[in-house]
Amino acid sequence: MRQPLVVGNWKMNGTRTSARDLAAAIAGGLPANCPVAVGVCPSFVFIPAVAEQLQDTPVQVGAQNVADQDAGAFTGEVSAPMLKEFGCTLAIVGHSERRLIYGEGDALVAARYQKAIEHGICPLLCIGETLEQREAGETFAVVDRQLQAVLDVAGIDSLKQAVIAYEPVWAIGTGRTATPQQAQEVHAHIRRQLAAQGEEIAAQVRILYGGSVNADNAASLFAMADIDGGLIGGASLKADSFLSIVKAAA
Ligand code: G2H
Repeated sequence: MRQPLVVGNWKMNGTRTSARDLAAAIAGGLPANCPVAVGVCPSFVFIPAVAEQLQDTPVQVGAQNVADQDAGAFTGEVSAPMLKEFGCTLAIVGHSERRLIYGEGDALVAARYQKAIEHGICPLLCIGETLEQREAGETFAVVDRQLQAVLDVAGIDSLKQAVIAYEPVWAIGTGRTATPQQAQEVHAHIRRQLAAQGEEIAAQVRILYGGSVNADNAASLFAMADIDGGLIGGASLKADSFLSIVKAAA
């Protein structure tokens, strides 16, 4: 009932040419009538080239962040209307690299999410605990807090137009993946928490897993009941490994 979704987060990698080539190879390698929804999030500056390359393909284009304002004196930010103009349908918000390296807190993440919703862009809301928080037994409390901060601003109904990505920080880019059971435990918890606020929405919202997903571990993660696909970093930079991950979600 929930269509699987696999999104590549290219982070700060590539050139205009390599981004375009990667997009072409992904679109060209998808099977006809692929049952998996697929998206890629290049760096902002490559979005026009990638969107042009992906025109008339089922691959969606996303941004790696979105401003909490529509326009004005906000140096360095890119707004949802700007992203829409270039064909973006997705935007990652609250990625742990934004939270931890650039100090983005729950309130800012919620405002970014809200702007995406307002302008019809699907926010991919990232939540997840650090190793320290996991070891202190705080995993559920952390993801609950990160999620509730957004729902307090945007409301539970906003999840009809959004996707959640659970990304344990200790598994990001480290080669250390959560086991399928560890990931499922948190995904199930998130869905249970949401069900208390809206059963139908909880059953329908897609919860992706992210953190060192690759062609070898994807199938066992995606086989779990509450894992609806993945947000893929390193392994999304090569078309063949990304396409194998997409295949694993089918
Ligand atoms: C988590 C993930 C993509 P990686 O950041 O968002 O990256 O797959 O490289 O751990």
